[in-house]
Amino acid sequence: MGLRRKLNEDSYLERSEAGLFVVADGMGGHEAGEVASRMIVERLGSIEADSGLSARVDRAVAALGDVNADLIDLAHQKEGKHTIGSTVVGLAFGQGAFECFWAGDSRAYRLHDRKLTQISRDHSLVNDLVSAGMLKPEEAEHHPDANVITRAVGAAETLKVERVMGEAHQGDLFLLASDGLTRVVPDAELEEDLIRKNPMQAADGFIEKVLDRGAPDNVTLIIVRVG
Ligand SMILES: [Mn+2]
Repeated sequence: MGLRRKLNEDSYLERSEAGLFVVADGMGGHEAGEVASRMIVERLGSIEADSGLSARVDRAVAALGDVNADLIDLAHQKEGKHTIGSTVVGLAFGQGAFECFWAGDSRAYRLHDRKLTQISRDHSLVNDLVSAGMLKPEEAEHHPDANVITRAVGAAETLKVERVMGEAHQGDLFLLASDGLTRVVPDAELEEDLIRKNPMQAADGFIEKVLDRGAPDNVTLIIVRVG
């Protein structure tokens, strides 16, 4: 829980035995965001994990489609036209490989050979502007619309979940985080701490840093070490 919010709308799922990890950051206020992010981790918590990597991610994406429909129904039942939604970022692991799936601006990173790389690509207005060459990357962070996301579970009739695969080597570290971390702690610092500290110390240190810097948002993070 951050220092300026009354509710924690983030949720997470950790299924080491199934090789599945998820962070979701809900939005909508009045507990709606919490409902949305919790619904995501509950559904993904019950998908069968006995299949190959891509089949498992297919199931996860299908489950997110169901949650998307349910959240739209829920929003229609309520007064007003508020979206009940949530970002999602997930990582599934198989034989020497990972697959990342996401919608929104919660992020996945991989530390390999002491180099941190962002795996996911923010679905956000500023990222679209940067990609189109209309905004410099260094201007994105402090842009007034920095919090506007262009995709989320529950935000539109059709949910598009982006997916990317890559290699997972022994000793690699993967970081999943809500924007409560990545807006406050720059990538260079994430990289340095993931190299220098063990995963548990790094995780505690990240939370401390966010709190020291005013914790404008809730923060959720998972660090996975490939064994
Ligand atoms: Mn957030």
